[in-house]
Amino acid sequence: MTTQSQEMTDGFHLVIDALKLNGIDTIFTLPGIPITDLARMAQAEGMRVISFRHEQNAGNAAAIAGFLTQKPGICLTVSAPGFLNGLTALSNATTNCFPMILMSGSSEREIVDLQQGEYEEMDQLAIARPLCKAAFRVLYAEDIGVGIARAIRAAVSGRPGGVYLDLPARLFGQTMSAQAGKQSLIKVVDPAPRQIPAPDAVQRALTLLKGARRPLILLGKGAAYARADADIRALVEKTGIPYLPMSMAKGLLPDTHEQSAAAARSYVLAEADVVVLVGARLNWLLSHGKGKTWGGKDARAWGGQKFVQIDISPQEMDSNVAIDAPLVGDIGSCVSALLSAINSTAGSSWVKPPAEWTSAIAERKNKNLAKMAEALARNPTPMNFHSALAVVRDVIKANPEAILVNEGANALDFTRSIVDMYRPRKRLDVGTWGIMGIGMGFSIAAAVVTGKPVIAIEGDSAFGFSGMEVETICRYNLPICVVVMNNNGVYRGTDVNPSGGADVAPTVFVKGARYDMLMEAFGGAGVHVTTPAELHRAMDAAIVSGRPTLINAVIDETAGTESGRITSLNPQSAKK
Ligand code: ADP
Ligand code: TZD
Ligand code: MG
Repeated sequence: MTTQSQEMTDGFHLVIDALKLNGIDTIFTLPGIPITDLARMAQAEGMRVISFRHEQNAGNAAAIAGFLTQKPGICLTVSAPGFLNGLTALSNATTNCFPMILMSGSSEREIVDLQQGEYEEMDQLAIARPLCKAAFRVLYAEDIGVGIARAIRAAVSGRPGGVYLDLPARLFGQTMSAQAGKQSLIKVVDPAPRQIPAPDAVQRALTLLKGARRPLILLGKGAAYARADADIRALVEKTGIPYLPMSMAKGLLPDTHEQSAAAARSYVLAEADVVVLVGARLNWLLSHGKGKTWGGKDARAWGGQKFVQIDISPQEMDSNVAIDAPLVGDIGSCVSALLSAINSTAGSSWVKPPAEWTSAIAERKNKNLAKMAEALARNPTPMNFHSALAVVRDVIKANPEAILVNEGANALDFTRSIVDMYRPRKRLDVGTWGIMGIGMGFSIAAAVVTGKPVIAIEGDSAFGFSGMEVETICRYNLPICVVVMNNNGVYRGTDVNPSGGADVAPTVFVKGARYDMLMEAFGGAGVHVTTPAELHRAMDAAIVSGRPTLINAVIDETAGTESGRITSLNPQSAKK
C-alpha cells in the first residue's frame, strides 16, 4: 500500500470537492446541526460562503444566483425548520425556472421513520418532492458524486428549476480512501445540452410569421436566462417586429429601443395577429393569452391571435390557448435557427411589418410617453411614487451596469413601468408568483456573483420580509443601496379600523418609521429623504461610495392603490 492510498477523505470533503469539481464556488447558508462544519470546511477549501439571518433569504439568493450564472445556486440549511424556511425559496425557484439546489442536513432516518422523536424530526425528502423539479437523498459517502451530479443536471437541463438534496447527518462523517473518493466524483459533461428545434417546426413558425400583418414578439425571463442576447436582438431588428419585454426581460434590448412597444402594451396585445413568445408563458401575467386584454369579446374569449412559442418545455404548448407553431428547443438554438431560415428563405426579401401597424403603435407610444413625462415632471409634496421613481430612472440611466431588485405592490408596478433598463439580466423581481421577500436575498446574491452595484427598490411591507439581512449586507460590505418606498403600509397607509377599536387596520404600519436607522445599527449608511433632490443625492452617494446604504424615502401615504396594478384579482363579496 502506498501512503497516498491510505489518505482518507470524508463526506464533508466529498460534498465540497464535488461542487468545486463542477465549477460551483459559492454557498448561501445559515449554520447549525449538522451542517456547521460543512460551511466552515467549504470556506477553508476556498469557496465563498455567505451566511444569512434566515434561510428563506439564503434560498432566494441561491435561486437568483442560478438565474444570473446558469449554474445551480446552492442553499445549505439545517434540518426540519431550516429546511422548511428554505423550501419557499426552492419552490419559488422552480416556479420561476431558476436553477438551484437546496441541500439540507437531516436527522437519523431510522428514528425519523419510526417517528421516535428525533432532534428536528421530519421526512424532508417527501415534503420537498412535490415542490421542486427533483429530490434526492444520499446515504453513502461513495454516492455523493452521483448525488451532486444528478442534482446539477436536474437543476439546469431542460426547463431549469429547484432540486432538493437530502444529506443525513451521518453521511458527513463517513470516511473512505481519498483516492476512491476522488474517483467517485463526477464532473458533469454538458449539464444543459442544447436542444435543437426540428427543421419543420422552424419552417412552420416562419410561414406563420410571414403571413402576419400585425406581428409582435414577446420576450420573457426565459429569454434573459438563455443568454442569447445578440441573436434575440438580431431577430427583433432584422424582422422589424415590435416587441414587448416581460418584467425580467427588460433590458434584453434597451427599453428605449424604437421597436419597444412597452408604452403601447394594451394596444399591441389586443391588436396583434401573430405573436412570437420567446421564453414567456401565457400565464396570469399575460392574461392566459385570451380575454379582453387580447381583444377577446369577453373575459374568457380567445382574441384570434396565432402564436409561435419558443420554449424548452414541450408541455408548455397549448397550456392556455392553442399554439399554432410550437418551436421546442433552447432559445439560443431556436432563435438562431429562425434567423437563418429568415435569411436563407426570405433573404433580402424579408418584408418588415406594414407601416400601418408600426405607426399606429408609435402614435400610442408617443402619446403615453408624453403623458408619463408629464406625471414624472410634477414635484408634489409629499413625494409620490412618480417623483421618486423619476430619480431612480435617472440613476439607472447613468449607471446601466447596476442591478435593480424590485418588490412591493405599487412600489413594484410603478418601478417596472417608469424605470428603463438598458442591459440584459439587470432587473430582478417578484416573478411568476409575485412573491414578497426576495429583496435582500436577491440583492446580496446579485452583488456577490456579479460584483456590480445593486439598487433595491422596496415597498415598506416588502422590505420587512427580508429586512434583517441588512446586517448581512453590512457584514460582507456589499455595494447595495436599498430604497424603502415608505408609504406607511401595505398599498397605502390610510386604512382605518372599521370597528373604531384601538388596533390599527391590517394594512397599516407605524407611521413615519425610520428604516434608515436599521442600516445604521450595523454600520451602514442610513439616509432619510423627503424630496426627489435628497433622494438623488443619497443614491448618487451610495453608488459612488459602494457602501451599504438604506434610504428611507417618504412617499405620500395616499398615493398607492389596492394591490397596485392587480386590484381586479381581489375577490369581492357578493353580499350587498
Ligand atoms: P415571464 O414571467 O418573463 O413571462 P416565464 O417564467 O413565464 O417568463 O417563462 C419562462 C419560460 O422560459 C419557461 O416556460 C421556461 O420553460 C422557458 N425557458 C427557460 N430557459 C429556457 C431556455 N434556455 N430555452 C428555452 N426556454 C427556456
Ligand atoms: N406574502 C407574500 C409572501 N407574498 C405576497 N405577494 C403577499 C404576502 C401579499 N402582498 C402583495 O402581493 S404586495 C404586498 C403584500 C403583502 C406588499 C405591498 O406593500 P408594499 O408596497 O409596502 O410592499 P406598496 O408600495 O405600499 O404598494
Ligand atoms: Mg407600502
